[in-house]
Amino acid sequence: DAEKLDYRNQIKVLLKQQNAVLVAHYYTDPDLQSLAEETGGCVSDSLEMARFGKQHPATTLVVAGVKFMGETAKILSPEKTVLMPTLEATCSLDLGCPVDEFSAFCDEHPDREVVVYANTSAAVKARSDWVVTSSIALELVEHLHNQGKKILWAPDKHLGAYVQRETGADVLLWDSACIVHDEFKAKGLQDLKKVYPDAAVLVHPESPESVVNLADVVGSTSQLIQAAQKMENSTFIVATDRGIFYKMQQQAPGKLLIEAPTGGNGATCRSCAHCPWMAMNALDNLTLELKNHSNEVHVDAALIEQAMIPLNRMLDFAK
Ligand code: CIZ
Ligand code: SF4
Repeated sequence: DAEKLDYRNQIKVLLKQQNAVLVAHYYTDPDLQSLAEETGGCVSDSLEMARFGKQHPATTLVVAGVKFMGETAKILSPEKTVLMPTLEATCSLDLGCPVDEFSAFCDEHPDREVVVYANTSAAVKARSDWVVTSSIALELVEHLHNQGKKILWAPDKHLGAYVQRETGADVLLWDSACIVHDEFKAKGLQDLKKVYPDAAVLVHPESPESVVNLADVVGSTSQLIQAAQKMENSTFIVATDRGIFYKMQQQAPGKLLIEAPTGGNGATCRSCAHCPWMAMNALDNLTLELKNHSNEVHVDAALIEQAMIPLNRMLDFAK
């Protein structure tokens, strides 16, 4: 509509004027994802967002996503200005892993390699040996396991347990979960599979084990999009934030994509499988931010120095 078009046009001009580039996560509103595509920005998972922001020549990064993504962008590019449509967009995993408790937990287990998920604060990253995203968690833990290392994993218990089952590594788990993926239900998924017997089931490993066990493919957002693109099936049942359907449908045109159920009765709750914090990013607050710069991301210089080490390790490992 006219209002949206007006915002889009304003944003395009402001990005150019400010030598800024828009980096959007797959779980954000399609309005923002399409705008990032049209303006030469990037739409991706948190690993690629980090890499893109670091490598891009723009002097300002505008991050549509949640707080840890803005912080990661700042840590990897301290010389750039990092803006976000809102600084209120957090993550249940970040909230579930306060640095003081986490540090104490690490201190109790000095024999373990500390591996943290990207969905954490800068301070938690600074206390870690390795940062991983879901796209490289398995490979990295396998690599450490092969060297005889024991792991302390935080914060997502489902992803950690999945990595433990797949690699056989000795993994001590922090107890936290993603409020979106934690809601997928095995019973409802089983019922839906009966309705669509030829559908392939794609599951993000932040989901509970009972749901992961029903998957044809378990993977990060990018890996699930690739699966929808490459597999022969014409129908897919997808257990991850429904923001992903914009990119997945674009990459797999003509295929039928169905939301995995978050209720026990096979019914999908329209607002459940969508992150409330990702949803805080919109055209209006993005426009406002480009005009006012009131949500600039700042990270303490000492933290940047420390958190940069495991983050760069992650990018080097993922090459
Ligand atoms: O659930 C998230 O926030 C994900 C999947 C982040 C990411 O790694 O892209
Ligand atoms: Fe955090 Fe889950 Fe939202 Fe991702 S989808 S930002 S893990 S709460």
